[in-house]
Amino acid sequence: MKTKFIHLLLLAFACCVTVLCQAQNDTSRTATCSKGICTCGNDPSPAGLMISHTHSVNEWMLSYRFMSADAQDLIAGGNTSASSEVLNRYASVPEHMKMQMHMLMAMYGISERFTFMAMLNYNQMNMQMAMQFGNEIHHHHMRSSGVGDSKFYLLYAPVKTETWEYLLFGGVSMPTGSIRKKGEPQSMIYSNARMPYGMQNGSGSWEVLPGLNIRHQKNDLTFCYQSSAILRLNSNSLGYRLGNEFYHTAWAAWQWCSKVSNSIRVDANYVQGLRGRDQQLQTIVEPQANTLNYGGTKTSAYFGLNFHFKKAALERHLFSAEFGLPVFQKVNGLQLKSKSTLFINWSVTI
Ligand SMILES: [Cu+2]
Repeated sequence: MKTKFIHLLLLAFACCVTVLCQAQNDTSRTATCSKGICTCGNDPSPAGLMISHTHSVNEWMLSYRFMSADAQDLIAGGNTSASSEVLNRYASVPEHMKMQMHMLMAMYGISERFTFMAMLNYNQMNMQMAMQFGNEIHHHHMRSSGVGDSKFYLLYAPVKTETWEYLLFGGVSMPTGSIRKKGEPQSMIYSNARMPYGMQNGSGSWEVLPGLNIRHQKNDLTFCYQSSAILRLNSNSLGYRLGNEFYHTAWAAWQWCSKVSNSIRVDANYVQGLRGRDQQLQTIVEPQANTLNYGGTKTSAYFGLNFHFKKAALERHLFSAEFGLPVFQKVNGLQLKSKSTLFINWSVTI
């Protein structure tokens, strides 16, 4: 049954690519590009990748990206942990978390080698918790939303040809996101009290964001490797500092025709533990209030689809989506297990 389903899925996918690609005359992907790897609407970069290219002089790109990440079931280290056992140690346990992010991004080509980029985002977090009352388990929700930290980058491409692009980038993250979000008045825990580190909209710290991107495009195939980091410079005004984060990602994309491309991507990241603590948080309330339950390593695999509109009015628009599943996770202490991540992106080059 499962094999039949996979065959049907592959058949449906092949039909979609055929229909989307048919009746097109333009097979040149670089027809509208001036110099370097094409980024004008035909970019095969996966939707989850924030940085992947530079722009031509005076060229603008505006984009909106939506991310939805789900986490469920507790793990201790790399192993599943039962909620009943955790309730012996904490008053409440997290069961499910949905984090959604709306990101607005602008890129501008200062010169053929330098591109400026700014990114603003709005976060929404919803966490379902379980609490024990006698023999009964009660479920309730914690919510938090607001503007996140704002990021500004300068991208430099020392090598930029039609087949290769070497990209060095550096950014700064301003702590515009709140670290003082309180629970709703009717909330079972954190009622009008500050919520834990993971439910806050920002880090409260200034951050440096270095990275390197190497991209090779050969006919219809694109390969790319990227290494980047979030380095937190200071403890925030509440006396803690989230861990530094390190990312490695590699992807390959195949351009079926000038309209459609697919990508596969592997992403590995390492997040250091949290230092310091917010004095208002009581460690025994729930695992998220305990600073030992932050950081870890995770590897995920993604599948992506990019669609480039060929109608004249939408020629410089790109729509892309990417879906990922974790293949390996090992966390510090006790945390919710990551289940899936979805990215949807729309961009226009002006
Ligand atoms: Cu761009």
